Amino acid sequence: MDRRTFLAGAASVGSLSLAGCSALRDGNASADTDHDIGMGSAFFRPAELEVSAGETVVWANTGNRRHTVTAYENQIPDEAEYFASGGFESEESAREGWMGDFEGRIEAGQTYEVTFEIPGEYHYFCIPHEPSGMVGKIVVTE
Ligand SMILES: [Cu+2]
Repeated sequence: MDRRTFLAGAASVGSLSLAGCSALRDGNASADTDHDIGMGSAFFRPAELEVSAGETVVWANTGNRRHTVTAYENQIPDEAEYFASGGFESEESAREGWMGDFEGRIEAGQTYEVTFEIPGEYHYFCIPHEPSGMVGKIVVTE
């Protein structure tokens, strides 16, 4: 009886702590993790995410293959800083880095994050799985 009472109490504390999270996260099986976007065999989930300017987006490799988060250089706002896992300053150098020694890779369980300051649409992809359609989009609102 005591144990059941304790568990019921713990459950309500748990749902209280989730109140601040987005609806997207609440409905996700990975609600107990800290990432915004998961990376599976050949997909970003969710593939499209909307955030406010100044917010940080965290990607996590929730699968067991290597992935990258690499921006399409000509599909981000003009004033925005280029981003790619591995810290590359251009899409070309990111692609070359991958071809060289899998630079920019995000291993299983690792995370990568970007803080978006400039409103607009940011299209990005995973270098090794781009042919399989592993692309995503971040929409940053004012
Ligand atoms: Cu990938």
